[in-house]
Amino acid sequence: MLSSSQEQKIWNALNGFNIEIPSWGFANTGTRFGKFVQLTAATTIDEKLSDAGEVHKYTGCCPSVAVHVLWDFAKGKQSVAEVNEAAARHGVRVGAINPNVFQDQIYKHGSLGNPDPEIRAAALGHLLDSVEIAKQTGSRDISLWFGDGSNFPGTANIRHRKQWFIEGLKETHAHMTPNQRLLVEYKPFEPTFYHTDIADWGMALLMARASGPQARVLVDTGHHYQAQNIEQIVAWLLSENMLAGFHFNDRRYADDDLTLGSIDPYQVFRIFNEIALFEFETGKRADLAYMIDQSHNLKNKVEEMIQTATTAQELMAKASLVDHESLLEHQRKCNLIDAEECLKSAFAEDVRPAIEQWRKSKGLDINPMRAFRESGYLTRTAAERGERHRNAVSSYA
Ligand code: AFD
Ligand code: MN
Ligand code: MN
Repeated sequence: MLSSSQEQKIWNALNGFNIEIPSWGFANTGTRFGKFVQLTAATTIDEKLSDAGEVHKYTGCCPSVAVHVLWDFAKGKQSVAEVNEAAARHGVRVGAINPNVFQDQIYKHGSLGNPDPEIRAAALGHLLDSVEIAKQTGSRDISLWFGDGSNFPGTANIRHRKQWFIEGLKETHAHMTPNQRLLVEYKPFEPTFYHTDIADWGMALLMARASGPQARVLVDTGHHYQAQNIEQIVAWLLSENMLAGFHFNDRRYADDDLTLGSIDPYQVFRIFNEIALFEFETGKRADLAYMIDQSHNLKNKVEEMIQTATTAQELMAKASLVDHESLLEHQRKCNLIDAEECLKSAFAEDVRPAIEQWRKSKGLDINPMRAFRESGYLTRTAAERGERHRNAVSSYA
């Protein structure tokens, strides 16, 4: 049973925790082996924002939506006003702006890292357009992920590409307003398999530093090798004031976009613990963007996003219960078991009753998933959207 001071810690933590949801998580996507179409999936940005609005309506912690420039701004900068209006109409706002320099044919050999200066210039043009869109949506973060790399030894000059990236990122950074941030995301492999130009947190840190003072590193939890210690990376970046935030998901083998906490909830708890300990010791709130980056293939898209947001709340609430005074004391004295037990005992606490009471205090249903399911939203969207998806796949049962 939690004490009242523990419940207060949880409420304080929940009051300060929002997690951004990705527009691309609501559309039908798949793997390279195929796509299992969902009749309720969103197609247009308005439908994606409608679905996102449902997640926020029932969880109360997802007020902003990360958007993808090519997929969500059909007319580029001309569509910003209608996207802003649609977001407001659905009770959310536009969050991070994600440029896309990985799918157009010209990017076959890379974008900012392409040996062809005209293709590098085209990629830079898209990044600068994305900065302009961010100004019009009022978004602080321009979130950069590059699929650049190569598949075979000897086919790419790694040092030249590094320099081209630095040039492109510096130019992009120079176009931002003082309150914007450039988020540099890393990924060890995929879509390329021999080398990826920004493959790990060290490369992302150097790229961010070279770009300018408003650039930071974005940690996507699915972008690490097996058994990599992600919370150690988080602690280092916090210590360097270079952590922008997260793309949360879970992984079994690679960048699997599995539901946050479905495979290793203790790892997510340890990440939140490093942040909470940093905040306790420095007395400063870590200014981090918590974002989900999942593109759901099998579970229902809206339901999985609700599940992800409530799981994030639970793991963050557990981390808020760690007794930091005792932990620091035990660390100083190398009381190994006592130090470890500070984490394990907090992780073992059942925080759900306290979270339910918090939801009640906010006028939310204590069970967001049940409330969403009872709303009939999926029945309505299946009726409105199902036919087009059925037509899209003739073999749909
Ligand atoms: C893919 C990439 C990367 C990026 C995301 C959204 O691996 O995580 O952030 O798409 O563009 O998951
Ligand atoms: Mn990501
Ligand atoms: Mn990814």
